Amino acid sequence: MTTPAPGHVSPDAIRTLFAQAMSTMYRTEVPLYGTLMTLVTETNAEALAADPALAGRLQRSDALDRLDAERHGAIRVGSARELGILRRMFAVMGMRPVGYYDLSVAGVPVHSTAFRPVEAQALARNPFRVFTSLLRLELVEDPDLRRRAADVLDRREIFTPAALDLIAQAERDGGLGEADARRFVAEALETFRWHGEATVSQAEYRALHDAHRLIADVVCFPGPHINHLTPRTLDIDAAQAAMRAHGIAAKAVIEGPPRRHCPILLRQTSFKALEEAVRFPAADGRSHDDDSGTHTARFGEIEQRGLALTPKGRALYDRLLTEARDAGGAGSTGDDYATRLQAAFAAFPDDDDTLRREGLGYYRYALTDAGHADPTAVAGRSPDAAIAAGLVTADPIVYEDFLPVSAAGIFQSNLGGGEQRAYAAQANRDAFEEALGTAVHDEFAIYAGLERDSLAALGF
Ligand code: OOG
Ligand code: NI
Repeated sequence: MTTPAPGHVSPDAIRTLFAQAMSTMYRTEVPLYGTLMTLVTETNAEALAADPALAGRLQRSDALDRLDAERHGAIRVGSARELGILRRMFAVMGMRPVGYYDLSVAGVPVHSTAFRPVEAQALARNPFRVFTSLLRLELVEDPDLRRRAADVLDRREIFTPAALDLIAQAERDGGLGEADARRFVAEALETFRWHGEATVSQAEYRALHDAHRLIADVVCFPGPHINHLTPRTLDIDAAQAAMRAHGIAAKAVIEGPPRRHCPILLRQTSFKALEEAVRFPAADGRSHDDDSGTHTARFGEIEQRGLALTPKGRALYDRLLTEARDAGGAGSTGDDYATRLQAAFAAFPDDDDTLRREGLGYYRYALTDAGHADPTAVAGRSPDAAIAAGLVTADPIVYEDFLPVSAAGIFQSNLGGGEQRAYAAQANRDAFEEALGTAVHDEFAIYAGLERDSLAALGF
């Protein structure tokens, strides 16, 4: 899949072009994101200078080269058709749907997946991911409002005609040539652009907004504007401090696990969504001066990624996180949350050797210089014995996915207080996959495959 047919550009190259184009566009649309990028580049350079071992580890896991280009974004779409076509659009860039996230349990009427590359080589080239949510209109209680929202969504087209043609062409020919790949990126970008003009009247916007601010965000605009882009930081506490020092309104709590010696999964924080000017068409279809208003949706986020956990490690993470949040019935707020989190996670081993031996995380095995010098010495040993003999290293495999509790926290912080709704509905993975047109990939199977391949390459 990463080797293109003759005359075709690799999907990895198209993804890289697209990620760059998105970053440039978002920097223009939300200048604060540019400031955030600069802060992250600076704190990453400081983290690498302070910890040479970290640089070596990232180099061996292919993470150093991709660091500056690495980021994720998020969008929210309104219908099965939109999600199904997005799946095909992302496939042109080598991005597959991985994982299913039910956010209704957290009071957000969406369910989601992440489009991202899945193969080791593709991840090493550019791991760009897009967290993609589908609105669950069935969770809107008022049947009349639900029907009006569905009508608005049915009438809109979020893809340009040329983008639709190029997707079909790529599917038919098994890829795109250089010029078409560039056209594809330019056309695809249009789907994710911000539009300052709503497609419904201010009154209709209000009605949808009152049902849930997120419903208004998805339904009232011509397209699923990218709502944030997130660079990867090597030290999120330092980056968060730098945000504050620059007067950026950072979220109070960093989502995810606490600060640790061996980072696991994903830690995230964001700055508050901006209030942006919006023009609403009047009932007569024409725009009037008094039909201007505002909308808050778009923000900036930073993340620190660590070790991908096995199902056993993930179960421990989920248990300890619940413990920390439930302690004293205070949830994830309160001044003592960081302390509660640290206390709960004292039970999570914090050295790579124990994490690996206890099967809590996934590792990539590779020969050391000594191992390269004498590959036969590796034969006949177990991986543990080869590591003990200094012939083999095991480096953490980076977590490429998302965390539902954290994602809910990011959604919530940008929806303002009091936006919590209690949705009785359950996860509906079948409906999501039907809309998507395929099953989502299982993230654990992908990490296990990466680990297994690294062992097999050494003859284990
Ligand atoms: C997506 C929020 C989830 C993350 O990093 O967990 C997310 C959204 O607000 O649309 O991006
Ligand atoms: Ni995000």
